Amino acid sequence: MDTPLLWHIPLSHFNEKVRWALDYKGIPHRRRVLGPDYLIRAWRATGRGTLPILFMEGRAIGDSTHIIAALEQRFPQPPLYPADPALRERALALEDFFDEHLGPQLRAAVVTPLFRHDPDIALRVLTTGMPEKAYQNLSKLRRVFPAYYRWRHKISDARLEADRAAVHRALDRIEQERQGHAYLVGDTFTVADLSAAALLGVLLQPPELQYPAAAALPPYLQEYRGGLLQHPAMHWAAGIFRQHRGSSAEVARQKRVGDA
Ligand SMILES: N[C@@H](CCC(=O)N[C@@H](CS)C(=O)NCC(=O)O)C(=O)O
Repeated sequence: MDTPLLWHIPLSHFNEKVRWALDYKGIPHRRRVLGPDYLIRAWRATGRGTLPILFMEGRAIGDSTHIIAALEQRFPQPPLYPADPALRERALALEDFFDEHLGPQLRAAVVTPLFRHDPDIALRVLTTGMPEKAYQNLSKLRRVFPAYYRWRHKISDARLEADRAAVHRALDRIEQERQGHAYLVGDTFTVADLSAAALLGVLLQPPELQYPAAAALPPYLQEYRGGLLQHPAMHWAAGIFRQHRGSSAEVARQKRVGDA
């Protein structure tokens, strides 16, 4: 089998879900950051304009949940899905809940005020883990890019409080589901824990994160982050990173003759 290839956005929490699954299962893989033409390339590959995309065994798989499902089937050990059907159903329902009700809202909660008050920091943060050129290119588009990004991700100033309330509800849900136990479903680490922690990683910024944010957050976001860090679910997520994030299984790209 060819080495699986991940097209990803280093900062992105949905991409972190997939990197974590690949690393957790110890699957050697390559990673590639796309340029400004990412949208068209992603559409061509999968029919949808989002990353992550995993190329594996001749297939281009889009959406983090589908990618983890494919990895689970092809590389069942160590498992991320519980063996028991009822527990599996619960773990998948939680993954779906976090994908829909935590990931987009957390992105909006951070990026909305950054674009409003500090667009340059926003560009620095969004190009985390990318070559300096990516930041420079986006800087040239600073007049139009924020509007494009808001449109792409359905972000608006008017929705900020609603998005932040949704993030808080998701944190509360983690604690309700956990009921003081170490894991969300059963007594082992599953896709539910991975999804919740990965999606919180961008705000948590734990030491295990492979692509820490490229710029310090301004005081108003530090304050927001500081408030959330008090929530027991954030403590729990930090522990999940510590115990289960592990190290990268990325393999370096072989340079070929003629490569830059
Ligand atoms: N539900 C999707 C969400 C993926 C997603 O929203 N990806 C964002 C990065 S966080 C993206 O590709 N944004 C670029 C765009 O939509 O133009 C998944 O789980 O993969």
